[in-house]
Amino acid sequence: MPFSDLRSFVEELDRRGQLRRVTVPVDPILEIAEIADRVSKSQAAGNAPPPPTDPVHGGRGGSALLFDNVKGSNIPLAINLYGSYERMRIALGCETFETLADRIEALLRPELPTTLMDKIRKLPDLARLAGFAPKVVRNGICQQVVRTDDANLFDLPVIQCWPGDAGRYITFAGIYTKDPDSGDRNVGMYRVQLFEPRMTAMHWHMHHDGARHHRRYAARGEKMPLAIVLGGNSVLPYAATCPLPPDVSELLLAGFLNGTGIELVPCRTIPLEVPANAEIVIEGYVDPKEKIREGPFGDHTGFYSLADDYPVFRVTAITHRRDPIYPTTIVGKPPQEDYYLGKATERIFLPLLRTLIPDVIDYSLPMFGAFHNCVFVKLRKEYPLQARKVMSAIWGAGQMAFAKLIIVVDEHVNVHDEQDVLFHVGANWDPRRDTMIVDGPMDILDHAAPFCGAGGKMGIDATRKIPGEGVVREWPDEIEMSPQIKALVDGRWKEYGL
Ligand SMILES: Cc1cc2nc3c(=O)[nH]c(=O)nc-3n(C[C@H](O)[C@H](O)[C@H](O)COP(=O)(O)O)c2cc1C
Ligand SMILES: [Mn+2]
Repeated sequence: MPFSDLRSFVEELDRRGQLRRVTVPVDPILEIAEIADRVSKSQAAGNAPPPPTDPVHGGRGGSALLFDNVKGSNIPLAINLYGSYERMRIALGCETFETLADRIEALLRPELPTTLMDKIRKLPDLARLAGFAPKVVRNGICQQVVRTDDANLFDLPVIQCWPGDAGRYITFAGIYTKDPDSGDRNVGMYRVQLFEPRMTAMHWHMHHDGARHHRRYAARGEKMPLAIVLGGNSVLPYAATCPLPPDVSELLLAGFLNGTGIELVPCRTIPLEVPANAEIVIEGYVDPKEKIREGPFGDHTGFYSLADDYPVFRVTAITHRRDPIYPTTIVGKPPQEDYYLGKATERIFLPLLRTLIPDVIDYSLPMFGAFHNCVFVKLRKEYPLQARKVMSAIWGAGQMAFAKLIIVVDEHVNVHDEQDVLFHVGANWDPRRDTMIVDGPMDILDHAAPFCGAGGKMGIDATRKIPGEGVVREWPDEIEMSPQIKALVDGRWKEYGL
């Protein structure tokens, strides 16, 4: 089972030898980031083997870290809690990501009950589905301490990640907002730059739901209530990063992953509800008329994202549990903690992607691609130019639309092995015949795109070519030893004394 709050998740990591404590004083300015970067790129704690879907990079992630003594704050700081395959699985309470994918698949393709008995048997499933919705309760540990007039963001151990960053950033929070028209809730993970004890920027990309809600408040000329939530149920940070379609509730997904609905409490100074079990909640408003120059910030692209104007958030209260832990993360050149959040999504979303594009057997977002730069796709080719159909479909599928480079390979290629994919590109690709170049929306962090948020994309068809795909000469077979000989050599391997 996933954990109901950050404290119990941290304790479980400790029990499993997945947590290291740092007790000497450390500086939140750059020092913690450098420690976390080194640890997250080192050998993973414990001896869980890397999953078969990541034979190349799976062994990294180090340990989760708990800093008891951060200079300038009396709140301990946790980082890299989700930064390995094993810790991601512990947080989501699953054996493998595939088991979650299977649960989602079952939701998507329910067997329709035919007889009355079938219907009755299905009732518990439906009840359980209803049970995943968030539940509003009266009290929560997140409000054990309520600070309004004396609330001060600089009491938190907020870190500066990279030397060129404009300042200190909250990096691992869920940003809670509501659509003023429909009342739908959204949770997104957006970075928060501190400017004053009670003022920050709010950095949501224009394609994300927080920005969409903000545009709706602006159209009404109203201030937008917003809560910054740290900690809570162990599934929450993952749900906040999940690329769900607009108006699909992250809290419902969180409830589904959690096994029961997430408990929410009403905020003290704004009309919003937040997870009852959060460590720290920052309440306040965004005035659509007020902007500030935000950034630069060392981003997951491995480059600094440039400064730009973003909305201002003004704090009305900070509430927290007694003795809270402050969770944070850094992003930068991969692999970092966010790589594992992304890999969980890659696996969990495979059935969803396949409902949109049934041709796709499997896919991978390779580490070097930092999420949007590159997607490897495997298909079972049945007709000419099918790879191009798949590329176009991916460029139309939610946040996959940002993919800058798509490489399509045949069924026998391992999309989780970069060497295998690039081997088939080298062998099967004619640059003029097998390349598709198009324009489309881009991740706003892509600094190479000619426009912010818009640019070129390339698809490479590295499948075996068949008639109907341009000029194709006789295509040779790929070398493969016969299964009988492989079995024979397997059986006799010890005998050879090798
Ligand atoms: C560590 C981390 C930091 C992120 N920072 C931002 C950010 O500053 N702004 C943003 O728009 N998205 C950021 N994201 C990505 C969003 O959280 C993610 O795309 C999410 O699906 C957006 O949800 P939404 O569509 O509900 O807004 C970040 C993701 C991670 C893992
Ligand atoms: Mn959303």
